[in-house]
Amino acid sequence: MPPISRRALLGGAVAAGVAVPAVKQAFPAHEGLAPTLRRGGDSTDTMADATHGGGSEGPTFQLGDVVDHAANGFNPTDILRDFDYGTVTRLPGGRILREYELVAADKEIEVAPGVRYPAWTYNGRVPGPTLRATEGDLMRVRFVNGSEHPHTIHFHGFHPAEMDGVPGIGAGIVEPGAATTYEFEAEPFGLHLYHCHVGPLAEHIARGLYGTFVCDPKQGRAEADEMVMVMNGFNTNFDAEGNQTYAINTVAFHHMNEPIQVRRGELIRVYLVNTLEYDPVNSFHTHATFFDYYPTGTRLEPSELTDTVVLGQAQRGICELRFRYPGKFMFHAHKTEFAELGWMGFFEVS
Ligand SMILES: [Cu+2]
Repeated sequence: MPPISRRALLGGAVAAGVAVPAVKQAFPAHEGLAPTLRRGGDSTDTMADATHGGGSEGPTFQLGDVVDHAANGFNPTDILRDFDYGTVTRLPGGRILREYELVAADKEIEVAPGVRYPAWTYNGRVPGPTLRATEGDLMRVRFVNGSEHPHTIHFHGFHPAEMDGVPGIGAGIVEPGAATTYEFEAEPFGLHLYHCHVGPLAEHIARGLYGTFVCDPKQGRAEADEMVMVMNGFNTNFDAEGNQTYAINTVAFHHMNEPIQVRRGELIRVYLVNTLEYDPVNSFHTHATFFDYYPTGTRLEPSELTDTVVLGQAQRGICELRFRYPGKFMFHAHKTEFAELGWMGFFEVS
């Protein structure tokens, strides 16, 4: 009998008494695309040979071991505080119209030092741009599919059926080379997301087609140092069982090398979104401080003062915190396996 993976066990195959397949092949193999995995900087191996699910087989943190941000075309430190308010005009009657353009493109990116991944991107980055509006604004999002695969954009929020970005309704699937425009009102206020909704859905999301949609309340929120953390990961061996790297905003261990610079006592607002596929939950934990937590950001009163939240896929929430002491403080998934595979970083408080 072949060895049974932890994930297969969790999947219930063993409990149900059925044979566990060696590898669940959810989509065609990507020959030649298996990235090189560097362990401790000395040996190389292909991710395809690595045993999934184990904390010892993924990338290992080494200070100063970084990815090529220029080749990626984005740096997670920039993504953190990058909000796209669109091109703003006023409609007759005074209502604000925000226009955006999102272009899907296939692009290889380095998701951990030495680990390259054939991503599908919105505007050449993963996560896609953080779209931001105020409740009641009209959103007009032109979507151009420059990828070799069919895609859509599905927004979370209120909108008509034909703007839902799913196959078979409205514009439906947007084929390579085609384009469409999604138009809807920004509501409700809160923290939302968008993602491709073409099948196989898990792969279209996991490849990188997702982003954050912040809808501010009309009365605004208190002044703060605001940042977006999209908790994601990459299934670099394409077995659809867990992931081999984990991060916020894509690059494993990034904020170990580039701590997030913040000020002591200043209000910090983290827009936290979980887009992780192939794992049932993700989590966020802060050291040496607690945060007010606003699930989905749709209420102005926090639900909890805590230092740890657990989120399922597409769950998100706003975390408001302040650091009482100067110094370097870790933040990471309190799903320890994820932390060890890249989902950890530092705040540096001055
Ligand atoms: Cu897609």
